[in-house]
Amino acid sequence: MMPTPIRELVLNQHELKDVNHLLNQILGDTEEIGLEELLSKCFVLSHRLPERIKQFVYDFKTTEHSPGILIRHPEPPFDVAFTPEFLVTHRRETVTRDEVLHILYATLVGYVIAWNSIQNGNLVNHVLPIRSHENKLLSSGSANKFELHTEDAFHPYAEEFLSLLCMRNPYKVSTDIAFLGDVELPEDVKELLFQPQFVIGANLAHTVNQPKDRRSILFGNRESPYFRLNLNMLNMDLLEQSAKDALDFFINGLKEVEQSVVLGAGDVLFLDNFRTAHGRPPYLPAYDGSDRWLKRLYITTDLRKSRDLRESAASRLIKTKTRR
Ligand SMILES: O=C(O)CCC(=O)C(=O)O
Ligand SMILES: [Fe+2]
Repeated sequence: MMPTPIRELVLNQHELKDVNHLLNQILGDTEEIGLEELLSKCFVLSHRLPERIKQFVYDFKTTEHSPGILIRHPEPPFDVAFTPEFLVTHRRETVTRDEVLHILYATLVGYVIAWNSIQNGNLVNHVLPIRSHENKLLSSGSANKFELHTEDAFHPYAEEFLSLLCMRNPYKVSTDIAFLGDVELPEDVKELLFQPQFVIGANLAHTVNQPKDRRSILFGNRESPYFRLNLNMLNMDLLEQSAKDALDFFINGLKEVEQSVVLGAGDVLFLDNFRTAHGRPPYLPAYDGSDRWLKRLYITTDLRKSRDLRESAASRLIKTKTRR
């Protein structure tokens, strides 16, 4: 069976013009605007995006029928600087034109959030190769395959969606995805995966202690479940044989339906983080400013579920316990 494809919407020239016009109105003559201010206005501003984009995103988030969607621009409505060599070391208070656009699109899905335990609590995360991380199991690594995972699976407040805006991808490195809707699970396997027997590890990019609590892999609706999984941090040692077999079966099923999406400059990929795992193959960076560069946003449809870990109702920063 062919995996369920990512649906694509390619903006037409008229829509591209409207998007550029909206960005010009928001940014005026400046290259960056305040993040707080944008967050306070983005919900209303996103209503001014073209109708076809709004309906496309709405169908995706409400039907749960597809692993993700891709919004493509015939030309990116923003300039792209050289790919940085490092991650941002401070908490940024402004956003650039591409980030404004990304946040507006993401707001059609839900609320963008940040975690204090990753990339200095920045709302916009960067996915780019870092020389000193080459052999590490991080999105900034490159020598190893970054295995399938759902984002922030270790945390009970994991976001329902994530998005990746492609700044550049010169050697066409894919983002690999696997959709739960494409995997057939026998009832007994399902039953085991619904039981709280599994430890779900945190990606090494998070400055948290590895969780030890046991949780289920599948959750939600029995017929059409959600899942959380991290194959980068998999430890099956403590599992009973039946749970181990069920998990093995599931992982093989996911690998069988794995598909590649190659992002190009100006593409915005939204993934259903409760139904789709993602990862990336190894690749060879040049470290000369021309490397693959994505920007990532975490998007929740339920901001209130994390209220105990956020300082104010409007704050988008989840303060989880970090390791010392
Ligand atoms: O590099 C990619 O395509 C995906 C990396 C990743 O797992 C992420 O950005 O969360
Ligand atoms: Fe990821």
